[in-house]
Amino acid sequence: MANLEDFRRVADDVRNWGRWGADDEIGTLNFITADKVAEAAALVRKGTVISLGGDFGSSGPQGAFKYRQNPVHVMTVDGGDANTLVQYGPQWLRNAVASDISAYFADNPFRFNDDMIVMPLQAATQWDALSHVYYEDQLYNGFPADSVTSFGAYHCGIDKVDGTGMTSRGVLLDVVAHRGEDVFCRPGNPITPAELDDVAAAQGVSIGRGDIVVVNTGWWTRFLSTGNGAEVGAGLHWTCASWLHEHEVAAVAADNLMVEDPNPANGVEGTFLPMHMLCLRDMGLMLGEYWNLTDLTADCRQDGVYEFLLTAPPLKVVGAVGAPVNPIAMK
Ligand code: UVW
Repeated sequence: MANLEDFRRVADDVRNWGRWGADDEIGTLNFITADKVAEAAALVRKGTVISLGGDFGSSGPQGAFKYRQNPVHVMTVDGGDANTLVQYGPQWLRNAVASDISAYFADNPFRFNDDMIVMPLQAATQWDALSHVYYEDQLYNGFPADSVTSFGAYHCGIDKVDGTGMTSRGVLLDVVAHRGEDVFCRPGNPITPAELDDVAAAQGVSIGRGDIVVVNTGWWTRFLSTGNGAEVGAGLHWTCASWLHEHEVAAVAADNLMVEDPNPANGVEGTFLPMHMLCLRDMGLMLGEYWNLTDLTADCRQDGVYEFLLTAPPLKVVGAVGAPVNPIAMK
């Protein structure tokens, strides 16, 4: 098993601090240039549009961690209120809450519905912002870790990502098919850099500067049939950080909980989620988790085309360390 010395050697090798200036807060998204977007747009040939977003609701994938729950969705105004709350509600409620609504609803046909959602920003299909994981008191590009306060992330928050910057060439690497698994990559063997190369070669695609790499481990497809969000599958071995660095990838996403392999035995002795530490803090490379790759994978297997225009701008939640996204692949 690797130790912290091995980890530090890799960290020194992949660190991008200062590469795009001392003030940079978006890291490897700098690889996505206007030329790159134009190249990606040319991949739209048959007009197929595929959502890679999961549903946000009570049947979401949370279950692995006690500190994360599935989204709670509640109605704050319901057109039915016109017939119930406004007419029959107690006086205190009419005074406190319903006065606006009764004014809207009285003697006219206008009705409306409002709602709200309470959820961890990490609950379902999402991007990890660069401020999500750090070590030794520093975020990406050397920003102090204590710049993330109870008021939010002053540095490297998700709002620092220009929504347009998450549009590029996407490449699906279908590890499930390459391993000959029927549904998903079971825990045990992490996905290595050599395997990523093998999958790309088998699919006839290359990975280049500014690409967003999307890895199908089959976890989401499995989750859809079992409903068990706590089930563990295989993910990327932590040394894939070097592979992503060498290929100058803009971002990486997967259909599983963490992108990387969660089994500590495949990690670095004395720490947890070493690939997160390297990607988010050292490289400035964002991680997308819980992406629904079921339909995209089926389409790619059917036409043999594994590259596409991908647009996946996170919600610009000010100071947040992650955000939901509904990524769209276009072919
Ligand atoms: C952690 O669980 C810390 O990270 P993530 O949500 O990115 O897997």
